[in-house]
Amino acid sequence: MHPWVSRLLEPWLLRHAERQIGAYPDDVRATLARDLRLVDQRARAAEVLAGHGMVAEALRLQGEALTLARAVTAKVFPPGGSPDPLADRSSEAPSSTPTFDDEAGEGGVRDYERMARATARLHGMVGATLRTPRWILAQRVLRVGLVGVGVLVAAFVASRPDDRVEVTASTFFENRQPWSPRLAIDGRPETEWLTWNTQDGWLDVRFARRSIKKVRLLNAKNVPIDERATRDFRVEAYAGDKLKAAVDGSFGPYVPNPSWLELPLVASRVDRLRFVIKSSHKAGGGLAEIAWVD
Ligand SMILES: [Ca+2]
Repeated sequence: MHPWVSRLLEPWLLRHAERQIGAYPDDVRATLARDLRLVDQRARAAEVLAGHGMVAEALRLQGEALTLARAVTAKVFPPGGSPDPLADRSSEAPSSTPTFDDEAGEGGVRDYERMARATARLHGMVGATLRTPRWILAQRVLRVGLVGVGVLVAAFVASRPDDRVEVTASTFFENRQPWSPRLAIDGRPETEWLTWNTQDGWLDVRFARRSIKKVRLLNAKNVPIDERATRDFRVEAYAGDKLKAAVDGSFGPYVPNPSWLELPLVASRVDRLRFVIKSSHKAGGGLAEIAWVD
């Protein structure tokens, strides 16, 4: 396997960690694990003390944790080797610590934080070399499982149809919501998009790219005033700005109870329909609903 492929898969296959398991006899591994547990216990106790302002005792305990962490690290990473985490002298514990809290000062707080970071770093490095076969197996199952769940979620999201629809129009009556273009796609025959007086106009419906076979239209009726409805129209199907197909049609003379009109409009991979009013009844045109058949 190519090295970069191996590095890429390491977080899931953990082959490097698996090879590390054979690096130490079981008794040595047990001793190191016990020492690391003690490092962790002292570091956590020091954190509690520091959190209560007991800086002197926190320094003493964190110093002990760091000294033990360095001793354990020296067994796993011999000085002068590669890597040599102990080469960083800033990770050493100070030779002396204050006896009382009021002697610690800000320098004591900085020393404590530095040692806490160093202890955590060494603990993490050594801990990573002490994996067990059970840990490797559990982590593989967990990590591969998470990847699987992620792939399933991504596939589910990708497979969901994009049903977002946006609608705009050249104009709508009095620019008021009761006659807005949105009403031509709300699924309710009683609501309508209506144009301004004597104006024709167009209405655009944008959706996720798809192939369509038919367009379905329901004319406006503008009851009880009965002065607006579309008569002749054209429906155009676009892919971006490119006209892919069009159909001309007519609702005929005004009727107060129009029926759905279905027209063939075969177009592949389009993302917009434009309904263009060519002529209208009395004061203006409109549309109650526009829909399409995939
Ligand atoms: Ca409607």
